[in-house]
Amino acid sequence: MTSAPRALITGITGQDGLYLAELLLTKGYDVFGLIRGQNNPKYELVQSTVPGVQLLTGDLTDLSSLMRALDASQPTEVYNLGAISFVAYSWENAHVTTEVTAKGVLNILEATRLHCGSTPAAVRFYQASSSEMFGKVQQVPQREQTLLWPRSPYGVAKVFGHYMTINYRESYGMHASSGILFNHESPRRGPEFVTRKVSQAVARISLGLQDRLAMGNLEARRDWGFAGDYVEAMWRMLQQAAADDYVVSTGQTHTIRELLDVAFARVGIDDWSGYVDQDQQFVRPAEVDLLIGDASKAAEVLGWKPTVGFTELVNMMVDSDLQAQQNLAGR
Ligand code: NDP
Ligand code: GDR
Repeated sequence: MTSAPRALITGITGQDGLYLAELLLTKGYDVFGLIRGQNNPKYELVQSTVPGVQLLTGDLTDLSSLMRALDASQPTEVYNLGAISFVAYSWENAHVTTEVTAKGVLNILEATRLHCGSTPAAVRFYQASSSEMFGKVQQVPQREQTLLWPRSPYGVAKVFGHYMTINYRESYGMHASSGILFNHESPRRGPEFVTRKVSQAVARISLGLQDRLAMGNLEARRDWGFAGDYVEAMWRMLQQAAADDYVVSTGQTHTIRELLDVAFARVGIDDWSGYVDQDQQFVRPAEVDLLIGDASKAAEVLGWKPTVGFTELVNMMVDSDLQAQQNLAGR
């Protein structure tokens, strides 16, 4: 009898960490999650959402903590989802973003390499790369070979992690793959990101709990998919005989205005202009204007395709926030 596969997930408290843990538990994995800090407020959230996950303390900026986590979990697969992931924050906190989102990748790659010893491909490695690496896009749609031109400290940090992952694959023969994922959202999305900010505000406006929504650039475009679909692509990458890089996206792009149209329509508001203000504080020093991915390689090699469309995704998020706000109000 072969033993169950074992996965170590960094970023377990984040949106993707929770969906990936759920997926791997249903596939029979022993799942370990890296959690940072001495009293992380999301500890209980992880325990109640994915009770089968075993939590280990560690931090991407601390190499020896990562080595201990690898030692304790003895993983067959490592998913590096941990990062400072909010692009707007990265301009004001460029140094710490570099420490975690860039150098943290080097730390976890190095810990994995040392853990593997003379069998570098024994542990399969996934790096959470990002469409933000395309930044000032040099090609539309963007694919694996599109020139990278990051537009934020976060994007620059992700480019470092992406190339370092490729470098460890080529230098040491590690089974290290990089998923270039476009925006993916869900009811678990952090409230600082635009989709969740809008779904929460729309729910509160429709219940009379809020009357204004302050927004930044309404003309930016994003290729938005559902996080539950995207973690499936991560897993499929690590099931391939050879490691590689893949774009994961829907191939559809929408403006922030369209996001507002769909979200407000869900609660019966057709003209949202009276509720939304533009506020300079949410406008970024540099913008990524036209993200749209070409995921044909992921479709051909991984057999992956998205199952949730834009309207369905936004409706799912608004409905979830309506329920959450009603529960809060009923307390
Ligand atoms: P979240 O922001 O929801 O989660 C980020 C995770 O990283 C959290 O668990 C956070 O822990 C953890 N983390 C932060 N700092 C450290 C650190 N120093 N050491 C260890 N862990 C740390 O991100 P998502 O789940 O949305 O995204 C997952 C990954 O995918 C990220 O790397 C992100 O950059 C990338 N990505 C995301 C996309 C998206 O659209 N969601 C698209 C493309 C890439 P804590 O709770 O303790 O802060
Ligand atoms: P992004 O996500 O920067 O694409 O990074 P975010 O939802 O923060 O922004 C998307 C676009 O919306 C515009 N925008 C606003 N954004 C926020 N947060 N708040 C606002 O009020 C607002 N108004 C307009 C932004 O200017 C931007 O153009 C996400 C993260 O998950 C990254 O970690 C990941 O790598 C990329 O997606 C792919």
